[in-house]
Amino acid sequence: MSNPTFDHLKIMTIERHILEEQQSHPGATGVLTNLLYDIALAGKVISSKTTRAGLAEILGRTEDINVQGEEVMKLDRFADLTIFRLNDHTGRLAAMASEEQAAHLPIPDKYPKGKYVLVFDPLDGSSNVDYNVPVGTIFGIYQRVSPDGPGTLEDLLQPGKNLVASGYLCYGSSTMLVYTTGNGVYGFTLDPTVGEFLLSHPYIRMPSPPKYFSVNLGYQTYWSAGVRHYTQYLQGEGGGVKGLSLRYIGTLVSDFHRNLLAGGVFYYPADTKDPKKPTGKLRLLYEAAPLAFIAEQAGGYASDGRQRILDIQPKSLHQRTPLYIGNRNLVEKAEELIREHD
Ligand code: AFP
Repeated sequence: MSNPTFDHLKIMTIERHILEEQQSHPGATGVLTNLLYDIALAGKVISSKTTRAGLAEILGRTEDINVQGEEVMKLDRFADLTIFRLNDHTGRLAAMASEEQAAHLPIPDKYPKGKYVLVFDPLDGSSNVDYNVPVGTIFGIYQRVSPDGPGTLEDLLQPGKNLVASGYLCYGSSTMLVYTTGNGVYGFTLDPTVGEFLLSHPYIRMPSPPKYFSVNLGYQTYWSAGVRHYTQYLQGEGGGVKGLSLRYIGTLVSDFHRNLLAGGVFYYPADTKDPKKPTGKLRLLYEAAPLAFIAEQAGGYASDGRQRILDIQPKSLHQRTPLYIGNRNLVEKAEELIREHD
């Protein structure tokens, strides 16, 4: 019998939470549940390595540690391999695609194939690692569309609206895992003393009024008139919103996470800086779509400035897209100003 005096002692681990979620889906087989556990485990492994990033390099230089003469692996490569190896043999996946790899990653022949496919950005913001700035991992899970056998490119090139789950890990002052299976957004904080993710942020909703806008203002000269008008709007020029505070980390996961909890908008618009990247820097499959699913589940919205991110059908694995993501009214305002001025 529950005793209200001890209610504060109820601890919800991520395993228990995922399992309870599974019970609310009568047809669930447990495969997705286990797949989410596997990703949480990968997150713990990557987290333990990121917190030792500088040390690993120093220790890796000493003969004692590196007797085999192995090179110290770069953190993004390590994260990529960790996720792949923890998921290649489980029989839950048909294929994977990683932001770090040019082609898609079929499950090796010797292992059974499953009904899901996994897309991931193993270490988002990796260029920040050397400066001790937070980094993250982003993932999305789809049901395969091909009937059986090795997973195909078609299984991976699905619009975000088909996602069955998505989430991210944030390796910051603490490690957090935030995920959705379409039933709201839940955040867990890793307790390093027991090695468990514990529910710390139940049913996250983007707060309103929003506090922040996040964009790389250094690229202003490369923006269209619509994007410039939008930025002025966010700064409170000409009425509209009360000027928002600017916060920009340069790691999408961390910028998004802060805005998810505090309210705000992150955008990485199309620009003319690099003619090879006319639609901006961010990837639709590994970054924009998984976070868009979370944003919508938290009451927000994500757009490429003209249409809903979750409706975009990817044509290639590494397709880039402009991204506006955050509180719904702020993202819709971007669409309005881009329509009007561009
Ligand atoms: P890296 O993984 O190469 O560091 O790129 C991270 C990222 O794709 C995304 O996390 C940031 O929001 C964005 O780049 C920052 O890019 P800018 O340095 O061009 O602002």
